[in-house]
Amino acid sequence: MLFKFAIIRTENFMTSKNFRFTRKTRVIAMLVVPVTVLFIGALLATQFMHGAARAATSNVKQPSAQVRNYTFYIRDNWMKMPDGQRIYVIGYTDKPQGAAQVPGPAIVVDQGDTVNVTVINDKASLSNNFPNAAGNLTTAPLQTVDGLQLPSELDKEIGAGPIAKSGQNWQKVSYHFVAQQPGSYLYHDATPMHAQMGLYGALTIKPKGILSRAYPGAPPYNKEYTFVLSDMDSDAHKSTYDNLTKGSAAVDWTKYHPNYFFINSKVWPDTMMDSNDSLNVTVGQTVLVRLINAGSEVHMMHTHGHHFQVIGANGQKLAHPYYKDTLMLAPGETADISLFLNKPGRYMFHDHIEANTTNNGVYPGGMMTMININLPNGQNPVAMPDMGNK
Ligand SMILES: [Cu+2]
Repeated sequence: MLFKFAIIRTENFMTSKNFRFTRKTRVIAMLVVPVTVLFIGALLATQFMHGAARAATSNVKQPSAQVRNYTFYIRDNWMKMPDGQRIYVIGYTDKPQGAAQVPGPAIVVDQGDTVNVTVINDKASLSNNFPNAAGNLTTAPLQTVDGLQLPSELDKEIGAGPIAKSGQNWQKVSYHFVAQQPGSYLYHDATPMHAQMGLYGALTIKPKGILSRAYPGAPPYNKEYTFVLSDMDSDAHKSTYDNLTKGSAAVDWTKYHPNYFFINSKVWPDTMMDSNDSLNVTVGQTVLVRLINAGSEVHMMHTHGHHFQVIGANGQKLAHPYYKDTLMLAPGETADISLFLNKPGRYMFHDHIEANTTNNGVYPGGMMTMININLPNGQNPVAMPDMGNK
């Protein structure tokens, strides 16, 4: 079992404190009104992380388990691509007035922590038109291939949530689990097409009392990166927007044909513009990369110049780590890879499916970034490559 996961409460989200439902209204609402339910991560995670790191270094004692509280809102946004295209997305944010973040805010916690996540879907335009069947959540608020053990009460409690007010579906749902197993996980909306629109993010559980290792006994790292991989069909996303705002025909997702491929929702060359989306190290350092496939397609992550050691997969430490230079991740899979970067220079790191290294059919683009290995003086012996249209 990876987690104990249980809903601690499901609340109606209402504007009037005194507003009450009759039993009949409630039953009708339960039957008629689809519930939008979602699950999320947090911006404060890095602050928690740093706090935990300080505590662990300044104190010989094991850090005690903490309670981590997150609140996420379902919002939409337009993501701008380097070729000028804008892609409509629906995702999570921890700011009530914020736009969707894709991927959603990272949840980074320590093993043993209690995690409370409240998801609020109070935007009428989204909650009316983009509902989620509540019961679906049982399969996948935090998905791993090994599966999350969820109690059956989850269904029932979520099912009690939906309400209708003035034609709007407003909902607030809280989840609770104890982070028991160190590793890298994907959290996402349980409805695949909703996750496709951007309702996903990374969950990291750090081993209790151990710094700079993904698992007890795993190789130590100098730097850690999380790459959330995904793919999108910009036409289908636009059609979803038209469906929500103009009532045009619903998207036929069986025609899904992705034309953008992302690392942390960036495509090449934008992956090179943020130090979180490319590796930047000094020669001799070891890097941990948490690869999380939130997309609908298989991705084949390939490093030039260096083999990497696969040390974990799907939230499990591997008993027998192995070396690869191309690793396949099915949709929903995660992998923890360790790279010892001992040769100065610049090396590509990309999806080895060539079509996935394009932006709307134009190479180079897509799921591609770089490993920059600098000399101790900070210089790199290799010039930066042509950044295409940047
Ligand atoms: Cu290559």
